[in-house]
Amino acid sequence: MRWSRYFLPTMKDTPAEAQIASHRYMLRAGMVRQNAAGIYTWLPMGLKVLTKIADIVRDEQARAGANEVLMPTIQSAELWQESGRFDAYGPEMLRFEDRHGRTMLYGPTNEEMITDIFKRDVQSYKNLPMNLYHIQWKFRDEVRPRFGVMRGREFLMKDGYSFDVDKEAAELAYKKVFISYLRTFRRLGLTAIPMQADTGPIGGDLSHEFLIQAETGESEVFFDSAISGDKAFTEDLTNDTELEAAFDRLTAAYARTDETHEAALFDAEVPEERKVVSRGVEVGHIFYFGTKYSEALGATVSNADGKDVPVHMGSYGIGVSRLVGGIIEANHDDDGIIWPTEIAPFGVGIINLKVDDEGCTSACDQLYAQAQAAGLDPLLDDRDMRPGGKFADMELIGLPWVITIGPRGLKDGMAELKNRRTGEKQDVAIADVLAKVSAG
Ligand code: P5A
Repeated sequence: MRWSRYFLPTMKDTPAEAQIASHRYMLRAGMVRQNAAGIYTWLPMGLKVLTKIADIVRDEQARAGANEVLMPTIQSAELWQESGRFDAYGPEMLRFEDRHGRTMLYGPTNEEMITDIFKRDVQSYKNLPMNLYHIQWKFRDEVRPRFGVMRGREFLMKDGYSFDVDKEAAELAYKKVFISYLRTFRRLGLTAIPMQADTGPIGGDLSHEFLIQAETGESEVFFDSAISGDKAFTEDLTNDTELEAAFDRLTAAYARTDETHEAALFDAEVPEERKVVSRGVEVGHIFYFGTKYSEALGATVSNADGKDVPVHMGSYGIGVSRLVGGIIEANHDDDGIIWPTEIAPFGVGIINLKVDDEGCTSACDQLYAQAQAAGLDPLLDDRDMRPGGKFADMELIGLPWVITIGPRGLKDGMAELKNRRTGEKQDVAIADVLAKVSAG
C-alpha cells in the first residue's frame, strides 16, 4: 500500500477524551473514529488489524473442531421471553419495535437463538458433540462505555456454543475450549491467565475469564505466578488425557478477579514470592450452564438408551474488538504502538525521505515491488512531508520493521533498517534488506 493512496489519518496531538494508551493510539494512528458513545467506525488500518485477529480466532476454532455460522444481529424478543432473560437482562439490552409492533432487540449474546437453531435440526446424540460459533457485532447499552473499543456499546465478539448429551461430555467440551483459548491468545502474542469467575447474566455453575495483564485493566487480579510458567501456555497438548491434566493444574492454582477473590485462601495457598496482585483486561469468558437454555426452549436429543434428554450446553466468548485495544495496552511505548508480527497491519514500512529525488523514489518503488512480491505486505510512505513527521508517524503506527531510504545512503546503495520493538538500527545494503526483514 502507498500511504498517499491510503486513508490513514494520523493525529499529532493527544485527543482529550482518551484516558488510556490504547484509546489514544487507536485515535492518533487513524484506526477508529467515534460516532456516538461506545460506537465506532473502523478505518482501513484498524479494520485490517481487527480482521487479522478474527482470522486467527477462526483458524483456532477450526482446529478445535468448531463450525462457523453467522446469526443475525437483530433478534425477536420471543425466545428471550421463553428463557426468562427478556426481563432479567435489564437496561443493557437495546429493545425496539418493528413496523408491526413486534418487540425486537439488538443481540447482546446468542444463547437463546443458537439453542433454537440447534433444536430444529438435531435430535440425536449421534450428531454430538457439536460446537457452533460466529463472529458478530453485539450491542450492550453499557452504563459507562469507556476506554474506546475496550468497553464499547457496539463490539465484535466471537461467541461459541457447545452441545453434548450429558454433563461429562459437556465438561470435556468446556476443557477443550479452555485449552484452545490459551493457544488462540498465544498466537496473538498474549499470555491470558484463566481465572475462576462469576457467571452473571449468562448463568451456570462453571465459568472462567481470561485476563491479560495491563495497568489500565478494569479488574483487579490475584494469581499465582507459577501459572504462566505452565507448559500449556507454550506447548500443544496432543490428547484428551494431557488436556484434562493441564486443565486440572491450571484451575487448581489460585487465580481470581476482584469479584471472586478470597483473601484468606490466597494467603494460605500461594507462597509470598509467587503472589501477583495486578490489573487485567478480560479478553475471554467461558461458561458451562448445563440445561438452563435447553430446558427452557425444549432442545432435547435422544441418548444411547433412546431416551429424550435436554442437551447440555456451554458458551464461549472472545472480545475480538476489545483485543485490538488489549494488544495495544500490552504492546506500546511512549512513541506509539508496537505490533506483534502476527497481527501487524503491514509487515514492513518503507520511508522515502525525499520524494522529489528521482533516485530515492525509484529505489523505493523498486523495493516496494520486491517486498510485495515477497509477501511482506509493505506500506510505502511516499507522502511529500518533512522527515520528522514521517518518522513520528511510522513509530506511532508501530510496524515491526522500518526501512528508510534517503539520498545520502542511496549513493552507496545503503538503507537504514529499524526494528520497532528493540529500537535497534542498522545500515544494510538495499539489495539485502528484505532478506533481513524476512529472516526476522
Ligand atoms: C459467552 C459467549 C458472553 O456473552 N455468551 C456468548 C457469553 N460472555 S461475556 O463475558 O459477557 O462476553 C464475552 C467477551 O466479550 C467481550 N466484551 C466486550 N468487549 C467490548 N466491549 C464490551 N462492552 C464488552 N462486553 C463483553 C469481553 O472480552 C468478554 O470476555
